[in-house]
Amino acid sequence: MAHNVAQKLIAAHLVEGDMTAGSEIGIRVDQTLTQDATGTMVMLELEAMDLDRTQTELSAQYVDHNVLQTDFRNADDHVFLRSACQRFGIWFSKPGNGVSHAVHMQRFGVPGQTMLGSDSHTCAAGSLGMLAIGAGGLEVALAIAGEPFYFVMPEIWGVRLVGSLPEWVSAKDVILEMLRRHGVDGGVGRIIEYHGPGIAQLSAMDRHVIANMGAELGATTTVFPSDDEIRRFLGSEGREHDWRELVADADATYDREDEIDLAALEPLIACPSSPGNVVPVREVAGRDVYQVVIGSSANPGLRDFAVPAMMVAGRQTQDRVSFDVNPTSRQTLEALAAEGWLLDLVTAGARLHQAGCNGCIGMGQAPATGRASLRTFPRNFPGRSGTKEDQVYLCSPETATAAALTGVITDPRDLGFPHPRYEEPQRSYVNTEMLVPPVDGHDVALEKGPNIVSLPEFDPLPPRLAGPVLLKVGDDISTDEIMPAGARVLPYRSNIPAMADFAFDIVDETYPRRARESGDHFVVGGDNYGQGSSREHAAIVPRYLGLRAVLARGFARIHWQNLVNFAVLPLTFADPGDYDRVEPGDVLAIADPAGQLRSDAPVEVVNESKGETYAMRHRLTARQIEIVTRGSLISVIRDREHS
Ligand code: MIC
Repeated sequence: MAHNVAQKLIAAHLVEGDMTAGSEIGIRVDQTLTQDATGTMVMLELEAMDLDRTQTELSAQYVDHNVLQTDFRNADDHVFLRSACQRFGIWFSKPGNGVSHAVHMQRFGVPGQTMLGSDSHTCAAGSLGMLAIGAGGLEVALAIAGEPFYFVMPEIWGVRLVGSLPEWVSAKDVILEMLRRHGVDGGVGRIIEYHGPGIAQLSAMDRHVIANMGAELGATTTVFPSDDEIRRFLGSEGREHDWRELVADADATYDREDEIDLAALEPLIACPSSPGNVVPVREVAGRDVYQVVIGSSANPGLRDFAVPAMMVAGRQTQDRVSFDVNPTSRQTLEALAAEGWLLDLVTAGARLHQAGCNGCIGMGQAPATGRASLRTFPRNFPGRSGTKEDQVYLCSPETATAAALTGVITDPRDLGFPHPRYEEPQRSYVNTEMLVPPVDGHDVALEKGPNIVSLPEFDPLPPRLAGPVLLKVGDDISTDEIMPAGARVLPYRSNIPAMADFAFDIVDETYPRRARESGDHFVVGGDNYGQGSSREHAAIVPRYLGLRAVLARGFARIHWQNLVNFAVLPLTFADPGDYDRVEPGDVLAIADPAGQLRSDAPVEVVNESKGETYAMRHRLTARQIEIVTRGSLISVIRDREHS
């Protein structure tokens, strides 16, 4: 039977289930990626699971998120992670070596392999022809321990690219076009596979841009074929031996299809405060700009820095604009320095920051209140920048740099000079000195600073679940709103009790206090609840504060799985109209929740305040019902080890 690239990848790794869209499958995981902000939890989970050594072909841990060291906390996490890498046999990428996704692609990505990562942008490695999926930390810990990864077999969505990109239009505009067409939940339950003649002109890093932000569409992942361009890319990284061809069979089909004529695209921009809020740049041109930031995993290629450098060479950035440059990796920084582009950037007024995520996760670079900040980043959820009343726009390096030069949002085609000519270097500036290989560290002790606190224990599902609705939120609530990140909160990623003070504080800062007072409680949400990041803290912390069920119109994939793993029931309204009937403060009750989950009938949630009953659906498999009944996936694993 003819297969597309996604089907080939899944078929080659399938260990359970069959490839029918909508049914649960299990796949073998070849590689894992963890970053510091989620990785400390993963290492604590490996410790709780009593793991001896990693069972994957390759696991790599990056320190890229929590790179500001304003006190001991982040620094202690780095020390802890290094010791855990030695203990379990994991590569350690030191702070300053760069953003996980780009470094991993350059150093470790292998076409045809699978990867699970505790970061929603893990899908970026799909650019190489990998099946790379973002997941909660616990799922990744299990993969490191050699367990399969279970997920719902997605539909495969073929997006055919034709034509060639016009001047001043680049890969970021392609993914922004996808977001303009399909919105932030357009990819839910789907793998996006790009194909067609338009692909040939996209470099591996251009494909990374498009694959990375498949996360913003809610897609399970994105895949590209592994073709001659991937061979060229791996060759330039000194890894041609890792290349293998992986392309769709000539008569392969897709569950659904879309086509983009690259020649018809224009510069696009996502307006505040959603990656789905996309319009042509010309529609918002002329607005004053306060800050421009170039960097992040969404535009990690050398060209994403070199083109801005060539645009500003011999010119000055506007005096009211803060022009921030965050080299994605040290490799990029070295190349920029060696080629002279760094000097052009700095001379034109660039503020140079260390290689890492920085402002993308609110780790510094918070913009001024209500002032426009144009970023080449993947996300602009409300408050994510660290400023509550932020105005963050997402765009290409060309559009961002145009604004740095003019001080207002500017379609780069209107700058009046030609697009700089950029050619990929034959050979990358490879330097692996900040990448520490695994050692034989069976006896290494985990070095835990005072802020590193073991995971809380969670009790099994009670015979009756009852409590008030403490929050009711709208559609597309992101994990940044549920469990904020940023310089204030991220240092507590390995300390759940301390982190609890910040839960939902962008939405309602009284939530932690009210949750502590009330104990068991419910949250009501709209569509696509929990979109965005993979951080399991967005499930663990509310659970720690007593959240037992979320009643929503729909859930984002990774957050849904995280809720299940930590035994918060994700329930969907059978009649979406019931969402309007429940109000904050209503007391809800579920009789015999475990029994109801096991039966085929909808779960009945009684609104005791209003005397109404809502029929709720769940998609839990028998395996997942076991998890929520026992109180968490960790309890299930622990009991299994001890039985
Ligand atoms: C993000 O972009 O939101 C993050 C920070 O990379 C997260 C992971 C995290 O919260 O640590 C993600 O994308 O999963």
